[in-house]
Amino acid sequence: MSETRHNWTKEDILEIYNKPFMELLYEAATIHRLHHDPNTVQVSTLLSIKTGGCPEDCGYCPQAARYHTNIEGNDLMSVQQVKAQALRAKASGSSRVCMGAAWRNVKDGEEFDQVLEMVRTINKLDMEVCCTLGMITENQAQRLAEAGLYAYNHNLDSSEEYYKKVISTRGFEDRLQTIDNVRKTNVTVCSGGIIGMGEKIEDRAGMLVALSTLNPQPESVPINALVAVEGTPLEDQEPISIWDMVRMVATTRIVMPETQVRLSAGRTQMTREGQAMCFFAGANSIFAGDKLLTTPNPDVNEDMKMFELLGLHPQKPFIKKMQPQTVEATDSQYQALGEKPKWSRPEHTIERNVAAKEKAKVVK
Ligand code: SAM
Ligand code: DTB
Ligand code: SF4
Repeated sequence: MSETRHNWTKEDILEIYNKPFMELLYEAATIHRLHHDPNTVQVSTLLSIKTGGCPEDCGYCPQAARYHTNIEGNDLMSVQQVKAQALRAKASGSSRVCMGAAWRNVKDGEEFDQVLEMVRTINKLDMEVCCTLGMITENQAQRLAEAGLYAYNHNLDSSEEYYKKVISTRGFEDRLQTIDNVRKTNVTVCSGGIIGMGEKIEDRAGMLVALSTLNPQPESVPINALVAVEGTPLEDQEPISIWDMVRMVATTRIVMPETQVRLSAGRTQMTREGQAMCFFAGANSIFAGDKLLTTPNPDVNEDMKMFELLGLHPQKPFIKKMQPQTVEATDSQYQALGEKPKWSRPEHTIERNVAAKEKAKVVK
């Protein structure tokens, strides 16, 4: 079995990304087979537990309050609502629930306590629980771990250089800090990014350098194709071609052989043939469910038909890592510290973000 390398350079990665297509595909598929069962795909279900109204300015995101998009915002869901959705997801073959909140960072208090209860509840349903709640401290990560969290999703989204052209309300180093905080616990790390935001191939390679040189590498890496939502600064971005998606998946697989590579946003634009190429190139996870967080996703039944056609099976939970123990709130070893961490706020000017905000003021 090939060794996992942690010293990939941008040049190494560009050389892989730009290989003749068939060679790239063959190499990625070969590495994939050395480390994974090629017929098993892990299925995660997304649940937006708190939608919209986010203070950040992420240029791709329909949930940023400052842009005018057509989404319906919602306060934090109840534990019972989340439980009902998790049971539905389990019945449809999903092994993981990923709960997303449109927050810049987690704040200690009632809402976080409610999220911890959601984590306990889903873990007790024998499903893997993932959260994506924005930036978190080490103490908050420990409290999530105690509740039974399996994974924390926190994407780097692009290269450090291109990140500055998309987001001005936090820095790339904040993302790395949160990943580091999660790493200090037994929660696995899920971190990937978005392609199709107008970045260069060098930026895609730069993002893969940042992810693959983490030691350990993230246990899962979502690869999103931008969903260009009207009202966001990136509304006019042209969709990426399937060839770019396959190249990105294959390169991710080669530089991170053990990780679970997840086909994430953008699958509604992809044909079955396109997705089959991605699975061949090393993708072994999907987000399933009729909705991502706020935008459409393929119908679950269509996905299951695709699995049947391709002879793929959904992965059972806790195959890669044991089910975490749930510690009840009353037995917790960690107190809420009520910290006010200094996450950065660079506030440099991104013209297209400013323009989308100004346009929203007129429309609203
Ligand atoms: N607020 C938290 C954060 O930013 O970390 C968690 C939720 S946020 C919506 C999670 C991820 O969704 C982002 O990091 C980004 O990768 C992805 N995302 C958001 N909008 C997207 C879009 N329009 N197209 C593709 N991916 C998107
Ligand atoms: C990830 O990398 N992609 C998911 C999940 N992690 C949280 C989110 C995709 C969101 C797409 C836009 C939307 O539906 O709002
Ligand atoms: Fe907020 Fe996350 Fe959307 Fe950025 S990506 S605007 S932090 S919900």
